[in-house]
Amino acid sequence: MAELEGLEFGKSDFVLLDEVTMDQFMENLKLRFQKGRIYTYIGEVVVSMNPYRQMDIFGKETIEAYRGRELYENPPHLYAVSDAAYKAMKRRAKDTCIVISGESGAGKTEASKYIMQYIAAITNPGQRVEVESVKNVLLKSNCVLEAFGNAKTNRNDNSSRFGKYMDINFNFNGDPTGGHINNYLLEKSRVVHQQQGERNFHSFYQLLRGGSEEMLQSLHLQGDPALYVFTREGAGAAVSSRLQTSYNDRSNHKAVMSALDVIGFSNQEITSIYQILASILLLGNVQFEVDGESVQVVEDGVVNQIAELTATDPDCVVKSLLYRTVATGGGEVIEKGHTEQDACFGREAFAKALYERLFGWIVSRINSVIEVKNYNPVLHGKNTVIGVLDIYGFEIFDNNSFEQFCINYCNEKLQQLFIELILQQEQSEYQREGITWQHIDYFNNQIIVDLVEQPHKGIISILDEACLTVGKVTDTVCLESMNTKLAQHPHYTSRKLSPTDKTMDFQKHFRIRHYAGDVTYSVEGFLDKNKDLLFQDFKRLMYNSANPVLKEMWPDGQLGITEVTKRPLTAASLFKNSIVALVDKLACKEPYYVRCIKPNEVKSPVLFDDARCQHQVAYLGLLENVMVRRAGFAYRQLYSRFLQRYKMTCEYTWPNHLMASDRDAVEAIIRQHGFQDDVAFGHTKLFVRTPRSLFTLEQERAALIPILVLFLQKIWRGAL
Ligand code: AD9
Ligand code: MG
Repeated sequence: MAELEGLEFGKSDFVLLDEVTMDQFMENLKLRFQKGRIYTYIGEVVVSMNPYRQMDIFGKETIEAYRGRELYENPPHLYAVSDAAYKAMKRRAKDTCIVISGESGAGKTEASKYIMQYIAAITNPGQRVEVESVKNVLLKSNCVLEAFGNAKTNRNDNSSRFGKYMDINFNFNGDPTGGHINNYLLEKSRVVHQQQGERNFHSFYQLLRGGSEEMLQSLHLQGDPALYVFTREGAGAAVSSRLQTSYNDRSNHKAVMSALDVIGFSNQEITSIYQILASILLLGNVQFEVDGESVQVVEDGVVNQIAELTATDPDCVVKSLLYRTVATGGGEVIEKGHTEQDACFGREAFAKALYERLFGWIVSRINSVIEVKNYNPVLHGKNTVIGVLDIYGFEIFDNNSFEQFCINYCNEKLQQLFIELILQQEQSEYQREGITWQHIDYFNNQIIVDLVEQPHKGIISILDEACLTVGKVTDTVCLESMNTKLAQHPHYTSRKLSPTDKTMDFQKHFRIRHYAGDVTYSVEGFLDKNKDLLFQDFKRLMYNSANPVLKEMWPDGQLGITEVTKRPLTAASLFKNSIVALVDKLACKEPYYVRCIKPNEVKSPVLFDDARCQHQVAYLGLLENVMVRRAGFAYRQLYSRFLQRYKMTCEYTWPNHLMASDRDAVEAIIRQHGFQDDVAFGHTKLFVRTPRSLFTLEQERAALIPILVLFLQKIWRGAL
C-alpha cells in the first residue's frame, strides 16, 4: 500500500480508508484532486483523475525515481504500474498488459503516451541502435495515428475515433525489439458528416492549414476548410483546449510529416497519403444533377482533379460515380445508372472507404517497420510482450448512432473483463483455497453484453438479420423487430414500452441501460452503416490506379462482379469478432489497470463535479474493487515456489527442510519473520495481505545472494 505522502494529501491507496463508503471514497478523491494528486491506488489499480493542466510529474527525474522500484516505495503514479508490468514481464517472463479505461475525455490516450514514454526511457541502457530505432518508431507512431484517427468531439478536443491495442515485444534483456498495433473500428462516418460543434479528423485541417502553398497547389486544394463540404461543418469549431500547442493544426502538420519520415514512409508514400486526403476533400465537393432520365456530374473539373490525384482515368471516375455494374439472375453483367440519391450514397461510401483503407494501410505500414525480425527463440530466449490498450471511452451525445452503439458495447466488454479478472477471479480463488472471505456483491454487466451480442437474440443478430433480408427492410422495421424480441429485457427500452417518455420517438429510438448510464440511440442509418455497402465499381477503379500505393490498398478490386461474395460479414459482426479476439488476447496476460475519471464536463483544472465523479466511481465499480481488495490479499504464491525463492532466509529451511510438507516449511519462514498476522494459508498457496512483508523477504534474499555466491565459489575452488 502506497504511503510516503503526508496525510494532508489524503490516502494514497483507497484500501487505507477508515471505512469503505462512497462518502469517504469521494472525500478522498476530491481532496487529492484539489491538492494536485491525480493518482491514487486501489492495490495495484491506478485511479487517475484528468488534471486538465500540464503537471510537472512526468520529467526525467520522476522517471528515475520510479525506475525499478516497488509500487509502495513512491507516491502513486502511472510510472509505478508501468514498472510493475515491466518487472513482471522481465523477472517472471510473463506477458502483461495495461488496460486503460474510462469515459470519453477521462485521459486514457494521455495516460497511454506517458506509459509508453516511461517504458522507452527505462529500456536499452546500452543505447543499441536497432533498439533505439524501434522505440523511436513506437513513440512517433502516436503522432501519426492521432492525426488520422482522432478528432474534436463535443466530449473531447482530441477524441480517439478508433481503438488501439499496441503490443511491445521485448527480448531476454528486457529491451524492446518490436511491436504490433491492432486498430479497431475507425469511426469513418465522420469523414462525410460531423455533429454540430465537432470536426472531421485532424488530418484534414492539418493539411489545409499547415500544408505549404506548393503542396496545396499540387493537390488542387486551397488552404481553407470552409471551402470543402466535408470540413465546412467543423471549420469554425475551434479546438479550445488548454493545451493549445498540441492542437495547433499547422505545427502538428509539420510534426506528422517528420514522424512519417522517421518511421520510414517513402516520399512516394507520403505524397500518396496526401493525394488521397485531397481526393476525399474534392469528392465531397462533387455535385450531381438530374438531366432528363439520367444523372450527371455538375462540374467535370473536380472529377478531373480526383482522377489526376488517384492516377485513374477521368472517364472511369465519372462512370463509377454514376453507374454500377450488376450481375443479373441469368449471370449477365449489365451497367445500371444511379438515381441521384444512389450517386450521393455511393460517393459518400467511397470517401469513407478511401479514408478507412488509408488509415488501415498506415497502421500496417507502421507494423511492417516494427515487426520483430530475425527472431530465434533458441538464440534470443522467450519473447515477452507488454500490451497497452487505449480505446474510445463510453460516450453519450445528444444524438447517438451506430458508432456510439459499437463504442459503448466495446466498453461493456472491457468492464466485463475487469469484473472477471479483478472481482470474480479474486473471489473464486479465495473460495477454492478455503480462505475465510466475505462475499462482495457487485453489478455484473454480462446481462448487457448478452443483450448486444447473444446469437439469434441479441441486437447485433437482429440487425444482421434485417440486413440480410431481401427487399426493403427499413431502420424502422428493424426497430419494430427489436422492440418485439427484446420487450422483456430489463436493460432495453422502447418508446412503446415507456409510452410516457416524450424524449423518445417510437419510430426512431431505443434505449439501452448501459453499466455507465442510459443511452438513447437513434436507429436512423443503422442498417446502412451495418451493411457498409461499397459498390464494386469503386474498388475496381482504385485497383486499376497507376499509383502502386493506392492499388495496394484495394486488392479486392481485382474481383469480377460475379466473384464478389454476396454476404460479407456486417460491420457490427466484424467489430464484435475483433473485440472478442481482443478480450481473449488480454485475458491471457497479467493485467494492470488504469481507471480514468473525468473531473468535470467543462475541461476545468479546478472544478470537481461531485455528481459526475461519483457516477463514474459507481459504474466503474471502484468501491467494490476496494472492498474486494481490502478483504483480500495483495500477493499469493504456490507453497513450492515461495519456498524455493525464500528458503535461504530461514535457518529451518536452508538448504533443505525436514518438515512434513512445503506448507509447513513456508509456515516456518513466516513465523521466523513474525509475519503470521499478515498471511493466510490456503490449500495450495500462501496469501500475503500487504506487500511490505514480501519486500522485507526480497531485501533479505538480495543481501544473502552475494554471500551465497562467495560461499559456493569457495566450495568449487576447494577452499572449504
Ligand atoms: V476518448 O475516449 O479518446 O474521447 P480519452 O482518451 O480518455 O478520451 P484524452 O487522453 O484524450 O482522453 O484526454 C482529454 C484531454 O484531457 C487531453 O487532450 C488533455 O487536454 C487533458 N488531459 C488528459 N490527461 C492529462 C494529463 N495527464 N495531463 C494534462 C491531460 N492534461
Ligand atoms: Mg483517447
